[in-house]
Amino acid sequence: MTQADPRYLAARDALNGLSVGDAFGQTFFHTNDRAVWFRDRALAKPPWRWTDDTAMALSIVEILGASGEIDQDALADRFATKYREEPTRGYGGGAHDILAQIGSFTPWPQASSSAFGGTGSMGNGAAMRVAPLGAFFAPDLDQAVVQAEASAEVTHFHTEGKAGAVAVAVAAALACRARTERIERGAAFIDAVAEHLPECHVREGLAEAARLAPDTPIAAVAEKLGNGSRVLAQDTVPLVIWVAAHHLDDYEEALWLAVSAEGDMDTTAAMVGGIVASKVGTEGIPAAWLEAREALPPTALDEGF
Ligand code: F2R
Ligand code: MG
Repeated sequence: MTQADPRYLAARDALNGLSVGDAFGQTFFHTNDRAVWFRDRALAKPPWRWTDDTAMALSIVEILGASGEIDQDALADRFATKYREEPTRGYGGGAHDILAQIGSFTPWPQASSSAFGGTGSMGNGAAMRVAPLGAFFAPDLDQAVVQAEASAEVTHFHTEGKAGAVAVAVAAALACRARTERIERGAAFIDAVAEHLPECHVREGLAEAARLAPDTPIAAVAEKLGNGSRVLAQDTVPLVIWVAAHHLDDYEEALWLAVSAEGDMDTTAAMVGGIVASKVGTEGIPAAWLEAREALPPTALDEGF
């Protein structure tokens, strides 16, 4: 794959949006004056350290760069290697166990399906890392769905965990397509995402989200849909899709709104950032924010992300 490949360019933009959102959102966990920072739109001093959201997204991008699709064995290996190299990136409780098991040669289907007493994880971790994949497969929504599910399954065997990933991937794909074709915003965008999901709580949350008016205060949106404070796909993804659906053309506004909902701020901002940057491109991310984000390591896609 060359750097002129449109799939590469789309994935690169989404990865930048995701990683800047992750690092931006993370800064608000380190202040007691969060409400004042939101009111004044105050930014933390750089560097903004990125977390597990970005570490795992990098693995997905590397696999897509190498294979053009999700090779689940290779992805499991990349996740486990990055975890072993840097376990302190703020991984979820179950993720620590699953990734350590895979790193100790437990086959990923066994590690993933046996988590949480055999239900598999329904955490928001499969959704937090998937926006670049959605952008990569933007021309083919069916393929975006299949590949998102494959990427999720390696660590998130539960239907809700996989549905969260499919929702964010489809949203990123639609956002990417909105550069060149007419894509409805607002409730129609949310419905277009939901139609790719099975019957599940994430889909029910999206139905609720589609009923919320565009001017609903963000605290009321969080009250109704959740804000990721339970770290589950179903209490994170509906709010994220609502924010992106109503602010698809303004990265900065979308990100401030996402973090103002409080809750799992690195992850809601990573998801919203990945989706919205798929529409506005890296040039739509404030230059100072890109500069503040801790540098990304080179990937198989690009030495210069
Ligand atoms: N909040 C975190 N990480 C916690 C550690 C932060 C700490 N400060 C540190 O620095 O170490 N953020 C990260 O975790 C989220 C992604 O989580 P992921 O990858 O989905 O992990 P996991 O453990 O599979 O699921 C998260 C939690 O959801 C609950 N849960 C999941 N499946 C469940 C099930 N079947 N039944 C019941 N509960 C389930 C558990 O509480 C899991 O721990 C992101 O926010 C990322 O940034
Ligand atoms: Mg994180």
